Amino acid sequence: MSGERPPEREHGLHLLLQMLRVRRFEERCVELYSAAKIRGFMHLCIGEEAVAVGVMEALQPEDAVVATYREHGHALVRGVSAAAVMAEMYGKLEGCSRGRGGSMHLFDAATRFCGGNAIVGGGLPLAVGLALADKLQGHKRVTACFFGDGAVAEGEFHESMNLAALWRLPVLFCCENNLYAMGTRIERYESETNLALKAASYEIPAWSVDGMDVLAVEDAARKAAAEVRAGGAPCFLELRTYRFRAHSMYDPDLYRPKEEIERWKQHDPISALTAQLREGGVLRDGDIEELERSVAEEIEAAIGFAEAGTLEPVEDLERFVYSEGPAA
Ligand SMILES: Cc1ncc(C[n+]2csc(CCOP(=O)(O)OP(=O)(O)O)c2C)c(N)n1
Ligand SMILES: [Mg+2]
Repeated sequence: MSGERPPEREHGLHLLLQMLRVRRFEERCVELYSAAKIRGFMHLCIGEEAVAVGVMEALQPEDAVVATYREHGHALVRGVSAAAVMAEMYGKLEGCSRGRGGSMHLFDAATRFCGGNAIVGGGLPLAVGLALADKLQGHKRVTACFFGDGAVAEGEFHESMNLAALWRLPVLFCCENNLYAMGTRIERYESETNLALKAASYEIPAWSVDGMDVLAVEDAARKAAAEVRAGGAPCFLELRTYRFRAHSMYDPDLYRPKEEIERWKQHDPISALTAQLREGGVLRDGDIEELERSVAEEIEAAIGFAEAGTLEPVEDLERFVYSEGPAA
């Protein structure tokens, strides 16, 4: 673990709560998917929770977040309500994208959660554009852009790195390196597997971080975000992590050795932080039960909200093909 000392009790419990919210939310989504309440593609970030939770600690409300299709956790931690996310998973009008986006396209203007994105690498130029707008308008804001290791093989990655560095745009690039792009392991599609070096070659300050350690992620993200905000130039974090589940609900996951998955599970970010808080004497009897109780309550209420939601009437099918003006 990163810290020689455990975090303050309040902060430690807050980080644990956030990771538990994401983990339990997605576990319930699996059940709801099996019951055909949720349909379509669904990608889980179980195992990777420390990445979204740690990075989000470094952001301010005015900052923007751009994410991938594996973004339920990012949306929840950013502050999109569990109810709005769950209703979106159900395809209901009350969802954060009016039920039109589903699992891969969560969006919420109020929290500047500028979207999940089904296109690998598709969020990178969007983030660069948001940061360019901020720079031109003189805002001291950061755009955090999450993307997978697979995106590094896309042309958009290189174009985005180049322009962000050249124009000194305030983007915090957060590469979630979970070693696989669908069923292909990184060594089979990248000539250079140290992804921080790729960013460094564009003169972007870059660090590789243990993405299973929420305190290490938070620490690195705070430093990088401060640098981005102060300098109006990009930084890059390569967050080394691992998904415990298959790529998506349709993936039989036959390409990863079982021992490899088990080895990574020994570094479960939730168990690791729990152990650290316990060893540091920060955790009290009943704390975990209390966190679990509040998380379960939040998720059950979200499911109730989604169940009670409405499906968009078919007459509205053509709405929003063209803009109806600025959102209220
Ligand atoms: C441009 C594009 N090419 C291919 C795909 C199909 N595809 C979906 S996910 C994926 C793997 C991406 O892996 P990575 O970026 O490492 O993210 P992870 O799923 O590991 O979080 C691919 C190739 C796509 N969605 N978009
Ligand atoms: Mg990956």
